[in-house]
Amino acid sequence: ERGPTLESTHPLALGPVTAPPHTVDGFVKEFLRELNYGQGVPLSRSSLNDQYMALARTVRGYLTARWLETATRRRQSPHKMVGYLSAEYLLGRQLDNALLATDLSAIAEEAMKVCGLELDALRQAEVEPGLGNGGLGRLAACFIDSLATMDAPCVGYGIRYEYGIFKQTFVDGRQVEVPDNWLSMGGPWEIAHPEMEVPVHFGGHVERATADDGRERCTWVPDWSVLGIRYNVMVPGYQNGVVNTLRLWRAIATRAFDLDIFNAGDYASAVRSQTVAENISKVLYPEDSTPQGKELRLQQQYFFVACSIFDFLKHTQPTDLDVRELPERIIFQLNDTHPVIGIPELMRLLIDDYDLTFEEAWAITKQCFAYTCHTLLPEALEVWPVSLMERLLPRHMEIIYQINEVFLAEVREQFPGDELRVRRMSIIGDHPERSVRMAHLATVASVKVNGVAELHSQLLRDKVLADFSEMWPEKFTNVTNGVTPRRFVRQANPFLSKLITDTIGVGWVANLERVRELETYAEDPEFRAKFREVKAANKTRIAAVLERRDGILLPEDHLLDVMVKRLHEYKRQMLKLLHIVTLYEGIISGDLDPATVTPRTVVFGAKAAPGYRMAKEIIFLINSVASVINNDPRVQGKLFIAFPANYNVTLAERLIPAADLSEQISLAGKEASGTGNMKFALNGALTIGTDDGANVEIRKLVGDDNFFLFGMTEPEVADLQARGYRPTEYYESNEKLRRAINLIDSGHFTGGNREAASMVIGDLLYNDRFLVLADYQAYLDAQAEVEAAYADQEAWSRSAILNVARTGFFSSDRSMRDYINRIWHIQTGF
Ligand code: CR6
Repeated sequence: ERGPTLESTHPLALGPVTAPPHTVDGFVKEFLRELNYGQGVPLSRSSLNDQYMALARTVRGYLTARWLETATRRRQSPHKMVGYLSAEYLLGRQLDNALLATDLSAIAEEAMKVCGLELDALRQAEVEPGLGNGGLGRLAACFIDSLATMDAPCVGYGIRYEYGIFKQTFVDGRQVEVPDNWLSMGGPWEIAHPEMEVPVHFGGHVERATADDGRERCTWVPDWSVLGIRYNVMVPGYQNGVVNTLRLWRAIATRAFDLDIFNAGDYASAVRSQTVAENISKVLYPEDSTPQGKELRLQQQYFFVACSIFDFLKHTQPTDLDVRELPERIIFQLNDTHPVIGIPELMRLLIDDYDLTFEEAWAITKQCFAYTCHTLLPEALEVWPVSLMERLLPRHMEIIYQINEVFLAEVREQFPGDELRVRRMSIIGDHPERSVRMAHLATVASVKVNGVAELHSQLLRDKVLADFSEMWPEKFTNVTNGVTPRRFVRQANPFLSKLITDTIGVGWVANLERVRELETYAEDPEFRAKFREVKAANKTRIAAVLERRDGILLPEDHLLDVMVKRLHEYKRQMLKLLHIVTLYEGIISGDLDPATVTPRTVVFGAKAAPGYRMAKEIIFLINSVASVINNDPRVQGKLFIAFPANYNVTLAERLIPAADLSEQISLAGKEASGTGNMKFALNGALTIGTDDGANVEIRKLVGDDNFFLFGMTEPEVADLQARGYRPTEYYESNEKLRRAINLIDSGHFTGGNREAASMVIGDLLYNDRFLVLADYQAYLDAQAEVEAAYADQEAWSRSAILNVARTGFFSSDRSMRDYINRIWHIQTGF
């Protein structure tokens, strides 16, 4: 960080900053100090929140010394760094992660005991920061964890939403959203810097004048501005003394702006302007992979990238920075299209503030960005109406036009006479209205474009961005997603972690490929028995969690079948529900003897975007089916459905380690990668899945015998859709399917009300965009295979162990190494 250098000769000021001693006494002392002086209470009168806050601050104190040290070290030897630009970071709880990183868990536990407190109770007091929707936001959190663990120079940039992803509740089986006021009890993990404000402008017009050198200069005269306030969150590496930074921005009103109006005597509008400004970082948009095109959303995007780029140029770089050297100093990674407005923003700064020509600025900018695409659904690719852009960011719109002009000239040169291609590739689209295609802008300006799993990257190259990959084949690459083994194995699954460490040593936590050493143990009956004990212990643990959290009483000794992810038609929660209803219908119609049914508990976890009607109807239907089946004595306890509300990172950490079966059943070609699929496999669940996203790679690694594959492939899907798909044909020709659908349609699950399921059923029969009915029979067959396999517990355990042993590839450390080698070309550990 740049800033004034103060000279002091006092030995304490000379540094290095030292962390408190790693002893129980040292920890107790720090904790009591935080409680007394930080919270202002004695232990005897402290509330649970006081204790949690003091504990969090104590652990943060241990991190701080390393954080300052890391920053000093990086400052002394400036290298190219990564600016990870992401509108979402789904961090999950921080306390446990920080304890693990600093290796303080045992000390903290002991220290709390000394104070008469229970560490576990304090853990429960933490409200997780839900600053993301689902996979994309959680991926960003895993990536910054890995970069710190690899000692890679990275700053994560994002938005400090006052309200994160909504809290989901169910009222009569229907989703009701409650605001997530995660900061209401205080945010002990962030450090605010209200003095380091960054001005961000909006609206107005552009003035141009010819300067003495004969060149035209532009001045953007905005008509309103806000300030970005910096909040630093520490991102600790795993027991390596490195602490990186996540920098989140909060919007507040500009003081000057307020004062003008206030002086004019209009107090009410002064306050109103403050509200307008603060709205920008007020709330996370709850849509997952479907953009809503709201103006406030564009404001959020521009706000955070403008703050971040400014911060990098003015605070992170030396004052005498030569901007021509930028490509050797920074690579901004665009996490989907949300931060793509950063491209014209950097251009604007280079041209208008640093006085470069357009050509010079473009040559630099084109080397400073890389773009990750996270979807294939065409409707999910962001576009912004030109009219909105012109109104909100007039100077940026001009620059985008200029970029497009230069780009299309290149296209025409390479493909003369192909005006159709020019129109397809243009950054500006004409239909249904003139708008900016953010994915095109990102592709044109980036050094590399990557998808998030092999299949997805291939479809990106061959379909969604085919014209671009033809023009620049070398621009396209793949980096398969990954998950951090620290949070999702070591922390989430202490029983399995102990078994692994006892067997192969502790090295796997920072080098996950080492779990391969477990392969031979799959053949060892004693090890398999221990592995089953771990699973059983995790089932007991989740049963206790669900009872306390949701009042759900899980049956014992069931196959635990889990489908947790956002609710989306393409993910096909309905396929899972049809399977359940088929089993149930078989039982109540007398076709299926309950004695022969594998006892099974199905757990759903899913939030629907508040405006996504169909998704909400599906949630209602799942809850309706659950309440009928769970209470029907004819089922004889063989089937149970649990749908705990508000699935989040904290629940995932408890649920995933307990699962036997992982449901990854999206329509082939629609799930870009998935990351839940990786977490389940690493925790010893077997996958039932389609040939989609990262499932493809999971199956290749674990082997066909240890994976339940079913359903159409992507080319088969494309082919069926081209021929014309008619779901009713499947309904008419498949008796089980017909009976399951008829049972739902009869109102059996909805108190006799047939209307209640009509939207979902009507869509399945007459539209079924994601081919649920076409894959139904194959899914049923695969589930029959699951039952057969589960009957042989020794063979099942063997497969489950092989799933753990063979999926070390899915560590986000490996993903980061791939980004470093294929895209960023940065150095680590200097
Ligand atoms: N919704 C993909 O759908 C992928 C993550 C992270 C998603 C999912 O398959 O694993 O990104 N896409 O790459 C978007 O958010 C646009 C997701 O989480």
